[in-house]
Amino acid sequence: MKVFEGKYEGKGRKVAIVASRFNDLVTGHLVEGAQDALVRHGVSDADLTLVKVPGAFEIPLVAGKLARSGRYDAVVALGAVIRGSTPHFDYVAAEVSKGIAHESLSSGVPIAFGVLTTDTIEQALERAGLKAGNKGWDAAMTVLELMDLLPQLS
Ligand code: INI
Repeated sequence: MKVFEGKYEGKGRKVAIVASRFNDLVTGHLVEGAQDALVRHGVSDADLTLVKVPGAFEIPLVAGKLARSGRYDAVVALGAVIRGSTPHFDYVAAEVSKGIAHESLSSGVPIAFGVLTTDTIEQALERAGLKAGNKGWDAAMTVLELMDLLPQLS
């Protein structure tokens, strides 16, 4: 059986990170995690671009534009939607997840979903490097794998 699988090899790859400023105490740690994972796996810091947006709701529009620009092999989308902060949690969480999936599928460029959706800021911080891993790191590992896998399939 022929098996295809991506390796965590980022040499020569160009990656855009789009991160929301809303809850930036959390998203700052997600960005650090993503940058660390990408650079440790061979992506040059000079080939990394960070674009900041106001909130998670704005991520899909900007991630899609970056994906379609032809300048990046992948996009890492980072945000933190926290239920305690607002009654419109459900709308923001639903739109950002649907939007990222749509932009990735329609552009054909991997866009990793590194958006935390939690009940409390404590839970978000735990998942941003304090206790339960770093979702920014995880999202970066996902694009590293897909950037290696997708070219093998064409
Ligand atoms: N944006 C977030 O990134 N996280 C949140 O928790 C959040 N809450 O809870 O309101 C949030 N709202 C702002 C939203 O993303 C947009 O920026 C805003 O509605 C303007 O379009």
